[in-house]
Amino acid sequence: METSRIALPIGTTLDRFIKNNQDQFQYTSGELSQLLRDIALASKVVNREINKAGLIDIMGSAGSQNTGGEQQQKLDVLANIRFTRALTKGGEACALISEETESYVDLNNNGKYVIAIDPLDGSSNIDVNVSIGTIFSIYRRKSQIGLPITDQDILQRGEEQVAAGYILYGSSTMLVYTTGHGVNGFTYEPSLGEYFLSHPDMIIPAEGKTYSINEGLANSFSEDVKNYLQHCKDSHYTARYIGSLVADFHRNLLKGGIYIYPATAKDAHGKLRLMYECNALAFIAEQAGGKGTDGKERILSIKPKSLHQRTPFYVGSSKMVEQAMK
Ligand code: AHM
Ligand code: MG
Repeated sequence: METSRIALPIGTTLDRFIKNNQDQFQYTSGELSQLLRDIALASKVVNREINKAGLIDIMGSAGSQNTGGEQQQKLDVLANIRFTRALTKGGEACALISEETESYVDLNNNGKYVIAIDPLDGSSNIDVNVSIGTIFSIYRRKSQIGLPITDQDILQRGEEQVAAGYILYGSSTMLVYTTGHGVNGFTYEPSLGEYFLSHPDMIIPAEGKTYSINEGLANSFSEDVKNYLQHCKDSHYTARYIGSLVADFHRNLLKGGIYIYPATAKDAHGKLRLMYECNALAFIAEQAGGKGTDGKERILSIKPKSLHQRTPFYVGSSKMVEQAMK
């Protein structure tokens, strides 16, 4: 049963916020709340490691490749270990889908939730002190508790997410999440080791003046995408591209804008992953009044066929995404 939202003031701790809003959830046994706390705790550990990255030997390549054949960075691997450990210990999750592992990881078979995570997104920015992020999606499992996990549990549509969020390790560290009742942002205070509510009820402006796309790849974009880029220039928009999806998305969420990673001549499905990059951000965008599509279809309606499926991604201010669709 849904209850009315309790407005909490800026400065409320994440723990208290989660507790006070627990009644919003359809299932109020507290496990989803605990899951969010587990993720927040792991993010603090990862944040600590990122912050001392230049001082200890955790920069650079780990000498292995991830599921997409890309070089794994040591911090990618470390972040994956930290989140996996926190979610395993918590016991609320039955399976973990991660960018860093080929197949899903079985956790507690009595857990009610399935997590999809990109433990550290923006790998190319790790070694150069530029913002990076963590992205997560939470689903309720469909199979009976105690029985083996099925494809039905793992390959759920984005619209079935019960919560999603990201952590941005930027000039400050922020955790932004939704449980389908609006979007709230929390800023980390490292000396106290706490996240505090700093951005309540986030709404993305319907229109913005910023477009974010890797224009270096423009020769391999379709004519439609090239035309849209021309429209951006004719409209005197500003180009901003960090190359860390979370950072680009976060800026556009606050200021208005569109992020695009389209299909390219090399890859008809673009680069980004549906299950642990696009679904979470599309859910947050919609909850904040924005939109997320693959150029044709709503991201959240896509039925995944595989764990590491890629999709073109258009996300951000509603009017800008609509215009890009045209
Ligand atoms: P990663 O998961 O290997 O870090 O790749 C995803 C990242 C996104 O954060 C970012 O938006 C995009 O790749 C940048 O790609 P490109 O360098 O092709 O512009
Ligand atoms: Mg990634």
